[in-house]
Amino acid sequence: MKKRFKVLNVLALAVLLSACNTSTTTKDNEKMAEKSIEISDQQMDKLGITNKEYLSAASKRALQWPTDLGNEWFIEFSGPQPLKGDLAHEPGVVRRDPSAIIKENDKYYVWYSKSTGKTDGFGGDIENEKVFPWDRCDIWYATSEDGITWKEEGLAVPRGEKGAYDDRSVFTVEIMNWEDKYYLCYQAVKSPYNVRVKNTVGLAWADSPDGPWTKSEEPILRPADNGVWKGEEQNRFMVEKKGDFDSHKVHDPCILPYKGKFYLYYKGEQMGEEITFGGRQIRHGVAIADNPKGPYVKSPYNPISNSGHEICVWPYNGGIASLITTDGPEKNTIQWSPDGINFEIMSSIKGASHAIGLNRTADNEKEPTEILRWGLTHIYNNYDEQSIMRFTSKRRTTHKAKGVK
Ligand code: AAL
Repeated sequence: MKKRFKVLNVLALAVLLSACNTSTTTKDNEKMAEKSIEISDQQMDKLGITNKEYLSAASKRALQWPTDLGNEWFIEFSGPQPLKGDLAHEPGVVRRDPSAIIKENDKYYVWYSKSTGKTDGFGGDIENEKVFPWDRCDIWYATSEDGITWKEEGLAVPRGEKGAYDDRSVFTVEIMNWEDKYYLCYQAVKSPYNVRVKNTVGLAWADSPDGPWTKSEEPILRPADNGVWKGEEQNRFMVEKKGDFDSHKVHDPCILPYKGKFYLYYKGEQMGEEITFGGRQIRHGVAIADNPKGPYVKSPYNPISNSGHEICVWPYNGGIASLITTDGPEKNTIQWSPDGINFEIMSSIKGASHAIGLNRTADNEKEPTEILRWGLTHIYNNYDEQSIMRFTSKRRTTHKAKGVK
């Protein structure tokens, strides 16, 4: 296993170098690369290389791939399928960003962001309007016997009182069950919700999945404070200094118990975000604590991804796996790290469901992607209405024409 990760490291580097290197000439590069690449007849045959004296840049990269790379991490997602009961699409309602699914009292449980009313955007009266579909949300929950028909049970965690750090919206929640206690971590925004607002991460805990929930008095995670805005205008792209990868937003928190500690994975957004050669500048980070309630200390290795969007992480084979979707040069890959920090690409997939709520009841050691066989996702019915849906995925090991045995 170990060798594979090293080689994949080289692969990632080779991809980046081939895209970005401007300091040496192409000829020098070719000479250097050809000298260091040894090609066996077997590799030539597997990769279909015509002539080893004339290696294209693509063949050079392919030669860096591990020779024992299998397809056990390669999967395909189904399109989203509607849910039944209270989680079916409801006009005028936003239900989105489902948490992971856990099973208690013979029922599946899920938590999610819920709001009503149309989304106005930032053009008008932001004090009284709703700027995003995830603005003015509270955290609700639902249960199901089969994962398809759901009953909405009610409000779990409401927004805070005026003046509290979570007085504007609480949303994008994750669940962790640890030693007979339940922990919900979620994004929080304090009013006014303008384009430069910095959000935080809140935590609530309970003795039962049905609550009552006690909220942390202070956020458990905040954005880095080392970026500097340029001017007073409400423009999130104008900066004197961008700061760390999470200088603007700390999103999509998810806590996993790991190696005797608690790893809080999150998505960072940077002040002065740019569109790069892979799309939006979105990266993931981790903060680690000795206790579920914190204090959470950001890893000095952050960021731990250079791509991705909503956090979707699970334990596998002593390490942590991560589905990287939507943004950045490594989007649509599944990655794995032996230590929860140093992730390597294990497969490149066609695309994935968004905002996944993982099925934490799955036997995730059965195979690397077992936990992705089914779960929850969300779709935009339109900008004012979103609904939670179900996805499935399957391993894909052959490519055959119809009728071929
Ligand atoms: C999602 C997540 C976070 C963002 C918003 C709601 O895709 O990344 O939750 O804040 O969009």
